[in-house]
Amino acid sequence: MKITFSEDHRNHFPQGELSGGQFVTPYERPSRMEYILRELKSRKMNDFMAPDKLDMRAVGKIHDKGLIAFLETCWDQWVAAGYRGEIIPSSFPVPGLSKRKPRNIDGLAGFYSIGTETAITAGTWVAAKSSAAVALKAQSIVAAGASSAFALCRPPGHHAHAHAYGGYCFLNNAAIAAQAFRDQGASRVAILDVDFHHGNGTQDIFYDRDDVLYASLHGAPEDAFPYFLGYKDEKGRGKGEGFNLNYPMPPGTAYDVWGDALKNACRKIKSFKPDVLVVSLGVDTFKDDPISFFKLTSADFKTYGARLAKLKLPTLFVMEGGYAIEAVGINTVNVLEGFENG
Ligand code: SP5
Ligand code: ZN
Repeated sequence: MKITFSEDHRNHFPQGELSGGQFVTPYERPSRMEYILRELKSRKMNDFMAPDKLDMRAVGKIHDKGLIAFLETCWDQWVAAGYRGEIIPSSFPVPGLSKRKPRNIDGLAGFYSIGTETAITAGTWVAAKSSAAVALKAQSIVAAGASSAFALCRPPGHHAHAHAYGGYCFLNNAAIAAQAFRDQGASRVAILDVDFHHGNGTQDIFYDRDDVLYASLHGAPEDAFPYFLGYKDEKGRGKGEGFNLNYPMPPGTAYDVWGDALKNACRKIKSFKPDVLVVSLGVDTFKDDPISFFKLTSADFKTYGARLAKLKLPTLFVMEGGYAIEAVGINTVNVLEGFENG
């Protein structure tokens, strides 16, 4: 399968992530891509393509103008304000506070984000744009008739809402690609999110819609980031009701249970009769992932890749999370290889 990738992801490399009250080296770091690239090449998956320049109209179909303008200008504003560190918001418009947009850049960062773990640096916007461009390039390959393609996106996307960044995500690459399929003639698009974390951004973006099905397998929100979305009873709204499917699972979940949830999600996807499948591919479900609590083995990734092939749908894989650094490549490529052989 064709793989799209851009070295521009390197422009996003914050030095710190606020985690457990300490600054740690971000889990979501550039070297993740090195491990995936090395594993792809060692298994002769060499069909790489560079993205085209990002079509901002495609981004504008998903994201609010205000968020885009914020991401574009926040670093200059932050520096102009005299701040010396990376952009980390400190105040949030939770219910009970006003939703009016502040002028101050520190306030604005809280206005446009869901948390404090995702620092922004000088190069973040360039990297975020390149990641969306990587997704759209792979999308165009599938739209042109390929049975599958892999968008090796970094930074990831599924936590990004129309109006907010966070969870290591800035632009929602999978949502942008799904919308591009719709705009190019697909009637129905299914998004299957197998990242350990619930894709709060993707769910929210398509929550009112019946043309894009969102199904997610993830750590239960009582116990796992993003904490405030991902419950089973969130089924969609209005005509979108029934087109959002959450499979929250508890700490310690292994493939016996996870694979059953996948089987159920695949059955629902099949009866939705989509023209195309977008897989939000995070491999942080791995047993040794440092920030997650599922127990999938490397072999399980191959098994479920083959299971996805059984859907017999044109399939766009979009890279999301996965932080067990040495295993990220093996697990990612196991899914793709399982799919190709399945
Ligand atoms: C795309 C994606 O996988 N985003 C994940 C965002 C998770 N952010 C919250 C991480 C909390 C980390 N703190 C855990 C401390 C472990 N010792
Ligand atoms: Zn994740």
